[in-house]
Amino acid sequence: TTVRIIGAPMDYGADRRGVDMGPSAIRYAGLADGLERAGVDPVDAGDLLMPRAEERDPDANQPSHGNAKFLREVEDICRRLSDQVADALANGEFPLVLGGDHSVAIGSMHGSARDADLGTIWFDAHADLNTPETSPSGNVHGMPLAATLGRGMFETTEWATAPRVREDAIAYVGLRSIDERERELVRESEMTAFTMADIDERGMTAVVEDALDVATDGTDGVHVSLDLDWLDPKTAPGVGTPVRGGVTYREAHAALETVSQRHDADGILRSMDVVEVNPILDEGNETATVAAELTASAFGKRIL
Ligand code: DIR
Ligand code: MN
Ligand code: MN
Ligand code: MN
Repeated sequence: TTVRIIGAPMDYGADRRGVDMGPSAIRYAGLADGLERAGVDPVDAGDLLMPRAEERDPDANQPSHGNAKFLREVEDICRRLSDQVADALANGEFPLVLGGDHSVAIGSMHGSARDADLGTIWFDAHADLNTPETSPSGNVHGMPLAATLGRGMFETTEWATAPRVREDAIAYVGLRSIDERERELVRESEMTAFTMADIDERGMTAVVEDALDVATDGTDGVHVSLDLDWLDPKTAPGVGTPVRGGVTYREAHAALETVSQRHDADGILRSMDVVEVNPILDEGNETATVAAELTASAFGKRIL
């Protein structure tokens, strides 16, 4: 397998600057070596070009899009990212997107679902289902799933007509921070939500097996979206919105190895993004290192 690494140094979707350095930090942490050791062939496509935030007005498209900040910029970048992802797949390569904040997933999923019914596993502390109407922050990184599914004000964006992302084949794993008005959206959705409580009760491996059943049921492939704030802040301190009580280092490896084993058996994986690494907030390059290691696990790196 050839894995096309696509850097998306985007920070328009988040409040805290620094997440735009994520792609460099993850590369520096040894991503390509790890992938090679996992037995895949990485090809680095470099980074998408980003306009500088200082030159842009976050409110340029308000109020037509509620309080969503920098939505124009996010749309433009995700459009280009979607093309890159679709191009990789058309070339028989596996698209691996490095964020950037989590709004990059809008582009990854759009590109991945052009020619396939897509299932999704969302490893995140957060549900990322706010709409511009419900978001308390106005940050699009809290809205990518709502954008992809065309919820609320996103109904009028191009993402609403987004291709074949199957809502009933989206599974959350590790939720523990959901906003007041977002809770209702999760409950009313067709998605399946596994929270930290499910992991406590049943163990990570069993939960991820169930999530994989959801994401593979009637779909052509699975997108894995890994937000590093899924992990406990002790393990991954370099994120903009840490939430305590998260996934441990070992649980995280177990989760990605479970994904990888299913992929070995059934070839389910189609695309992946690794997001929200913020080197400015990190200790050493710890969070990027964990990100690189977990990615290698997803692609089949094993102890023996
Ligand atoms: C929060 C934070 N729910 C928001 N979301 C984050 O701003 O909508 N998602 N950090 O990863
Ligand atoms: Mn997220
Ligand atoms: Mn998150
Ligand atoms: Mn849709």
